[in-house]
Amino acid sequence: MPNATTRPKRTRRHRRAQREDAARNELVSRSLESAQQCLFSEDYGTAFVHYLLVLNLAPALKDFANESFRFTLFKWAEELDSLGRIQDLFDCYEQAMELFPVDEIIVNSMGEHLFRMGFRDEAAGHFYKALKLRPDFPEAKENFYRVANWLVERWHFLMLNDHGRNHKYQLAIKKAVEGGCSSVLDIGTGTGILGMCAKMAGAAEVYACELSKTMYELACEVLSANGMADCIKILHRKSLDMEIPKDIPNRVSLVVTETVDAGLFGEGIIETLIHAWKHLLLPPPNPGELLSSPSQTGRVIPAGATVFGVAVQCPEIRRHHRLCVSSVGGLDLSAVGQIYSPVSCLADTEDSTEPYTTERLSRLRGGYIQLTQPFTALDIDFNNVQELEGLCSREVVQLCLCVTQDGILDALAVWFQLHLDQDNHLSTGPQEETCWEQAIYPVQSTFNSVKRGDEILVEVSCKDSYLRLCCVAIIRDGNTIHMDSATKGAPKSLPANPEVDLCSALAGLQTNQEKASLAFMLESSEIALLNNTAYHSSFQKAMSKLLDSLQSTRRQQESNAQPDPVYVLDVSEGFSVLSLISAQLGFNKQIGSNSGLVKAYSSVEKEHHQNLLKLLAKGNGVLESALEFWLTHVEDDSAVLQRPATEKLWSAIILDCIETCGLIRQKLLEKASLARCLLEDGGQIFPERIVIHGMLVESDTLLLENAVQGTEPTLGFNIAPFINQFTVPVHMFLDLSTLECRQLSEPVELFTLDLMNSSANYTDKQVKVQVSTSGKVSAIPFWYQIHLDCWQSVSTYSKDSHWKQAAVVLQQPLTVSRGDWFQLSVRLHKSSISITAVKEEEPGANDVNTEVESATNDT
Ligand code: 44T
Repeated sequence: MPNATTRPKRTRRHRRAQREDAARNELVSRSLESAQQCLFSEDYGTAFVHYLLVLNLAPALKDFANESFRFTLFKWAEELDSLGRIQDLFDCYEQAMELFPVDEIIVNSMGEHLFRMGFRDEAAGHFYKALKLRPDFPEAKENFYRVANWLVERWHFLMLNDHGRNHKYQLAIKKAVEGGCSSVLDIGTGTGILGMCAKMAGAAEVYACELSKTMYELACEVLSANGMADCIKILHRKSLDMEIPKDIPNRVSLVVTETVDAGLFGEGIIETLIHAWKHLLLPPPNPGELLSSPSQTGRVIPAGATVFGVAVQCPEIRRHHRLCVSSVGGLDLSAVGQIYSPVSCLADTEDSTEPYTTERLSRLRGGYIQLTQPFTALDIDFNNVQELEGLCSREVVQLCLCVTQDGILDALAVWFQLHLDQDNHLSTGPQEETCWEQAIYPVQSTFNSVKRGDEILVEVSCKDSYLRLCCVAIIRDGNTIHMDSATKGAPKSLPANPEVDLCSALAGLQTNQEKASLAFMLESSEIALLNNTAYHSSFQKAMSKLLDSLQSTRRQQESNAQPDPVYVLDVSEGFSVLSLISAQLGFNKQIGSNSGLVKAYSSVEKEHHQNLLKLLAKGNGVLESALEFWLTHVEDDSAVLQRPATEKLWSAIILDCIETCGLIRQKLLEKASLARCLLEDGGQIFPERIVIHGMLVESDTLLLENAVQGTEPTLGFNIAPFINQFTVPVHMFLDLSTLECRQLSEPVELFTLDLMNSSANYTDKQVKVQVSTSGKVSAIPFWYQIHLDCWQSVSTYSKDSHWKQAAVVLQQPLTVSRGDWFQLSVRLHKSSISITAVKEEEPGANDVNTEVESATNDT
């Protein structure tokens, strides 16, 4: 029998609960209704708040409201983004993820926002999570592949595959630890490999630090898998932020590190080691005390390094850093003072410049010629803190190099030897069997031809933790010809004989004060594009043909009136002269009028790009009215393509379809379908069609860059399965002409993208290809034939191409014999290509390239 005194209470509570339920239900249903109304009237912010309230009060409605909630979130986030309310945007996503923690679409979308804001590590975490929630989620997969490249750079695979390097580090660490270095700090541990070597060698205490969050988490996984999680303390920290005893209890006797880039100092090793000597390492052995105990003193592996350099002639470097042609597509380029790339060794150049770029000299198209003997640029002892400190403050050192061969001085190439200890050395030289890159310091001077017997004056300095090498002058027959640079104004020369006189005069002519102020900086890929004469001349021919046909139709239609101009829109990314080529063609074709036949619109945004185009327009007699700029603040892609005069349509729209890295530009098909809607009758999209070609190859190099190979543990440690989670199937920025590989089939057509006709498109295609040489198929490189119109086309895999190529690397290489048939399934999803290859068991199919196509719905 229930207690009589509690009964009324319970009833009261019950009634109150009922009342509350009713009120809540009322609130929920009214809020839901408001949310839907707000959504209808596109008031996404209010709709979002209503939905939050509804779903927090009535979680049972989550399934019902999921889609509308997501839609509201995405719309509201778009608005917040365009208002710059980034914190609010992320707060909304946080709230959304609290409600829907396993909604992979929301998680992935949050990742996309993070990525755009530059939070790559966090973005990667979200893509990874979305992929774990739904492994076949194509958007998340594509996003993850995109960030995997940033997060775990490809050199990690190369380094872990480089047994020689691993072994030498292991030997040096073992020797130091066995010699008495009992406490070790691995700075920039990456996968944790050097720290684990120290532990295996018997070090009593091992610490490791890593500043990248992704690499830190990866290292934690690796340590656990190798049973070392308890004996190596790993910190997600930059070594410069570490303190004793907060982070590690005592100073250590050994620091191991490989925080070096192709230019040796670019990862900040000088600062890192100065800090380590001051705060983290035991004092160095006293030279007087020969028997000081290694466990009481500090040392560093690598013990030091020697930096080497050589002056080179290299056409591939030249065409990326200097304008090499005087005209393109009928445009005279001489109006431009000078164009220079953002790679400059001068300490006083703009922030956007970097002192060197990196290349594998042995893989550069067209090769290179050494113009001097290799020289020693610098020797550095990492165990001497005074020397490290002196390096940053020391004066510039001048070196004089003897030219051994006539040629064009295109660059200084730099590599180094890392002295791990007295016996173990690693070299990053161009002749080495390893895959190291070299640092390239391009020479951007207009005066750069050297003769055997000349001397090149080089300045070596170390500023802002970069090693800088700069060619400052050429000494010929005792006379010094100072090298000008685009940013430094006129050269100062001391000519004393007629030849030098002439050279200097020439150099001076090109860089007089007026011209020097007209120097423009373009990205090296934009410079290479400008140097691509074949592409511009094909475009000029195709555009000219279109103008002819439009002009004749216009004349027929409006026989007595002034014909309508031809409206051309160039929406290329980055710098492009295609709009100007079109405008100039308009002037050439116009008879009896100075207004021009063409009105060209360029979407270049940067002020210096616009100025450069204006200057070129003037130099080529194109009136200002024929070339217009717009798109200063266009947020979404549809706006990019809208004509300023809305009643008119575009006669031609130029789309920039292929990225320099060799991939199709994102959203290309969406842009093309939008462009089609905005074209006048008889108008054209340039290019009209793109055909993707590919072939089967065997390439160990690609495999080594793709994943840690083989089943053997790395130095006895289990690392491969962890880092291989960051493997991506598509490699970009390849130069196929120099890639070490064996071609196992003829090139075949893989896919066609028709930009003028959506119904011709498909998303999947089956292609058959026959093996011409027996081997192991490890990759399918691909490139594009860009058809500007029916007659004009250019290949992205040609001598002049400023485009690189890409390749799909197969996760499982396939052994094949000559005559075998392969079935390739090519799929295009949101501008990204995937290819799977299956060996056909049934021979016989004679019909090459049998195609099974399924339609795309890209409209
Ligand atoms: N380059 C290979 C390797 N880090 C670059 O986050 C070198 C290519 C290469 N962590 C020629 C020569 C070579 N505190 O994960 C990275 C990075 C981390 C730090 C904590 C610090 N102070 C730092 C500084 C860097 O260290 C890892 C490796 S650094 C990059 C190595 C022979 N071509």
